[in-house]
Amino acid sequence: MRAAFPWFSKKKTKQSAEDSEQRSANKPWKAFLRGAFSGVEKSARVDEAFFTELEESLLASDAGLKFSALFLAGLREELRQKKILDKKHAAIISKDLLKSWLRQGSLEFSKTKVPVIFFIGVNGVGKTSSLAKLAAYLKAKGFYSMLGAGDTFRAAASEQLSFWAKRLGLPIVKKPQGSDSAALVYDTLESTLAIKDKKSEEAVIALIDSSGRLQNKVALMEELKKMLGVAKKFEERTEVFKILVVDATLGQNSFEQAKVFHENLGIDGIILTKTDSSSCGGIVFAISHELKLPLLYISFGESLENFSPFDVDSFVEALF
Ligand SMILES: Nc1nc2c(ncn2[C@@H]2O[C@H](COP(=O)(O)OP(=O)(O)OP(=O)(O)O)[C@@H](O)[C@H]2O)c(=O)[nH]1
Ligand SMILES: [Mg+2]
Repeated sequence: MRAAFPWFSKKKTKQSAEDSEQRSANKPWKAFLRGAFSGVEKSARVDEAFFTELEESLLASDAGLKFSALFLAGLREELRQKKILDKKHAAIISKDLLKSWLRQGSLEFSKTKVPVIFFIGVNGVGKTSSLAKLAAYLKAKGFYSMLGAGDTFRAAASEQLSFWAKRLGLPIVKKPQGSDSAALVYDTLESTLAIKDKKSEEAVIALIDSSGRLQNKVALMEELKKMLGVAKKFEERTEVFKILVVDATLGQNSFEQAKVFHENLGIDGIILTKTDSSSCGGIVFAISHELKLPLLYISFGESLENFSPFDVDSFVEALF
């Protein structure tokens, strides 16, 4: 089984799996700002050392120079205006500022059209597993998903998605390795609409995977544009959402990637993954603020249930 499904290679002991689930349930991401705000209980004062430590924490979390500078300038100004001198109140102001910089969003499905969601991103960020997690999440909400194995570049990719389809009891459209991924989109949407015609009362949706692994960025963008072009042929009956999957551990790279994908394809929102294994998720502030992209879902582990709609309040609270 492990040879056939190499992405399950990390076998956990019972104890460590439980520990990790416990951690995920409580704090899916690391409290990277806690250090700077330590001493809050003792009414510690805000001084230059505080700002320096805060800046170091932000940079260490990969929030990026530009965002960190913006945040610190905003915070200094707020504290000055409100004459706040203690860390306890500075923490409250900081949380409000950080929350105002993150855009939380949700997928709003039209009542008349069949939603089609593309999972986009560079290799290894968590596209395929996020697709499975969203299928499971939507299944619990009464949606019936058709899975499209749009990563035709690697043989293991459609195997991986077939595994999830079987586990979730959902249909999948796949093609042999090396097939045209645009043709895969066509077949997936035809099958999805055929199901919709049969089950007219049901909420039917298509979730389409894509490859992150083409030889270069230009080839990848062209491939994705072709896939989206095919989806456009079905626009009378479908509405397309392009979700960018962003790996929280990749720091500044994630920002550059998000920028390129957004410029080329027009991204609708973000799934942030691997927030359980990183203290570097700070880049999400720059992505959300500078690119004005809403955060839709967050993934915080490898199992299906380690996934939920993104919640700005709990995300920011957990940083302190
Ligand atoms: N710890 C942790 N691991 C994750 C998370 N999301 C995905 N992974 C793991 O990251 C690895 C890559 O995930 P995939 O879903 O295969 O990523 P992908 O973007 O489809 O990768 P390619 O198809 O190779 O481009 C797998 O081992 C996943 O189990 C997460 O939120 N937390
Ligand atoms: Mg994949």
